[in-house]
Amino acid sequence: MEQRDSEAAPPTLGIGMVGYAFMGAAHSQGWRTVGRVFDLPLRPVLAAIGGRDAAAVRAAADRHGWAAAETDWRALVTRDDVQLVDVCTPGDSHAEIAIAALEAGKHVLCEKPLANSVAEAEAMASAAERAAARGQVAMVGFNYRRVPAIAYARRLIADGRLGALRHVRVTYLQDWLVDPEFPLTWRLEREHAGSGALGDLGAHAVDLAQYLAGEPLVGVSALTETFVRERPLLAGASTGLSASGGAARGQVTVDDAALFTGRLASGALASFEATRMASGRKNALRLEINGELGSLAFDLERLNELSFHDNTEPAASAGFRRILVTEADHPYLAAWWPPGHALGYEHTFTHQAHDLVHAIAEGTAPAPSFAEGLQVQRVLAAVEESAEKNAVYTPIPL
Ligand code: SOE
Repeated sequence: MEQRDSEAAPPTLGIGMVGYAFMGAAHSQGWRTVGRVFDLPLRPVLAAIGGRDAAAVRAAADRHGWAAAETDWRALVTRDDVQLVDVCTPGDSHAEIAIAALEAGKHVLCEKPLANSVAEAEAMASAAERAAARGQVAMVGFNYRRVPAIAYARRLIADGRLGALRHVRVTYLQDWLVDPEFPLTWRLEREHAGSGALGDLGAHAVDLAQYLAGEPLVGVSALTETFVRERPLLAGASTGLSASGGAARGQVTVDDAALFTGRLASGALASFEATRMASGRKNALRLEINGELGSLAFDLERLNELSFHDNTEPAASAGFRRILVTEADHPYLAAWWPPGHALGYEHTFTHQAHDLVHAIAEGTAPAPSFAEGLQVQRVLAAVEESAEKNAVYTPIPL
């Protein structure tokens, strides 16, 4: 662990979180841990958590360590002890809550995808721009940028170790919809989720491709499919990705899977696959990047490792080598354990909190910003537009 300066306690940063399900729990873990592991310029305090169901939100507050529970998000975002609002609700309420929080003078962290539509994302990005002029920060929760191996891959690419990029390949495979009896949760309803595997998983894939390559996609060509079009209506509550259904059935209004190719600004070619129908694949986010000087490969299910092929080495011994990304020189690692003592999924949320606290304290632009979230939203919209026309190449507006 980092050595703490025992002299002066840093000023506090009151956090108010809206939402308490899977992402609420994951973000809570990040906020609870970050100040105990990293020396921070501001000390996050878990001031209040909000949700509609009073008993459930109280239980979540007790479980995750929040001081207060609110049932009205408007009351939460205007609390005096809250300086940062963390939006962990389904996509249909992101815009309203994030904009209200920014207008109330708060910093904002918003789960991905930024919104359910380009229009909402545009309104959010404009609100963030106005707030930035007042010294506020707004960030999107693309947490996989904070996997140390991914951050290290970005460093290698930015340092030119891969040379000019030729291919960026990202697949994100899950299987929780393989069972046709899995019920119709909010993630399967367009009015709540915006889209299906595309927005939920494809948004991560697009963000990572553009982040790692350091350049935007300029056009896409796509196919999407909804394999199971009717499912049982939800019976009772759904927690995270588990739920049970009743006898009545309803329409699935989002995609189960999205496949698309794209062109990056430099001319490099990209390909993407996002699905919830890949049986046996639980959270398989994989990527490979090929450049003229080398290649990188990563698999989230082995997230402490990065494979690197250095094409400048003699062909006989070059191969792909496995870098164990647990050294103190790797991003985020100095604050954790000795080399080889691996990290996991939850640490991405701790690192996200770390980066956001620094951006707030130092007055720097956060990454990924709401503007970057808007650009990802434009890519998602172009994917849907192309898929409607059966894979017609669709340029992405700047
Ligand atoms: C569900 O598919 C989900 O929880 C996504 O919503 C997250 O963004 C991803 O990190 C894991 O899977």
